[in-house]
Amino acid sequence: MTAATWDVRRFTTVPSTNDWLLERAREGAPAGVVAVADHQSAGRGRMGRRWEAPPGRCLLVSVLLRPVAPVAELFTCTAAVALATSDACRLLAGVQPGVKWPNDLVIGDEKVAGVLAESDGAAPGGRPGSVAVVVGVGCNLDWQPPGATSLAAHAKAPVGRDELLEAMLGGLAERAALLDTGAGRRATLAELRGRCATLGRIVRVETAAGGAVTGVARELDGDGRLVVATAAGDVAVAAGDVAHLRPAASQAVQAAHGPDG
Ligand code: BT5
Repeated sequence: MTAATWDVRRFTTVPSTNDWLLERAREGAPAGVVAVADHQSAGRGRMGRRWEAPPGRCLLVSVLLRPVAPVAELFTCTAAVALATSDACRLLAGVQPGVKWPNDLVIGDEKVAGVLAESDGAAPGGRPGSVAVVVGVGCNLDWQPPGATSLAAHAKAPVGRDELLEAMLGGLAERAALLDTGAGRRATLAELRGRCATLGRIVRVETAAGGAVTGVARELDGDGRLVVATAAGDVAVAAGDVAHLRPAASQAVQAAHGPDG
């Protein structure tokens, strides 16, 4: 896929760019369709959470990918978009956000962007490239909710939404092509490991099922799961099972007897 193949659709207001693009995907839209909005009236995060941004203050974009890849490796779509967005931030704001597993871009410990990848639910094992993955990114330009950050807080000059979008899509064109081969997906995972701000940290991972795992974030495995070294041994947590990942104190690791839920 080359940069020229992106088909960018622009909206003043849309409920959610991910929702709009998922509908197009279900109608059979090809890879490369992109939705970008000035404002979302129902922007979504993971697990029914909201993505908030006043009009024009945040890059709100979703891209449609159709990688020829096993379902277990579709997490590399999230990685490719997170890495491309991080690169675009470095290019235009002079600051390179790290990737906080599973789906945040952070500067220091503050969130500057969130990534939401969703599939159209097409049966895996169909024709190559038949599964659609819509990957949405919200990246704060010059506004942030409390506790988060924006590019303007770190950049010397204002960062324009369209410049950031262009840089992101330019880098993503190459990265998206990598997703079609095993070697390319392994290279994507290797880069994600190198840029992952979570690895080496003491973390408490709260799962959607209500459990928690506390320990040292040791590795991202081949399925994109975070391997946490707990007092009771290694526990691998899948991105889809994580509600929150927070820093934890070292005493918490000693106190924890491995997964408690
Ligand atoms: C995410 O979810 O971080 C994924 C966000 C994806 C948003 C994009 S925008 C374009 C596309 N269309 C959509 O409808 N969505 C995608 P999650 O990890 O669940 O984080 C959500 C949490 O981030 C919220 O509960 C808030 O605490 C926080 N949050 C909301 N708005 C934020 C903002 N502008 N900046 C930083 N944090 C925010």
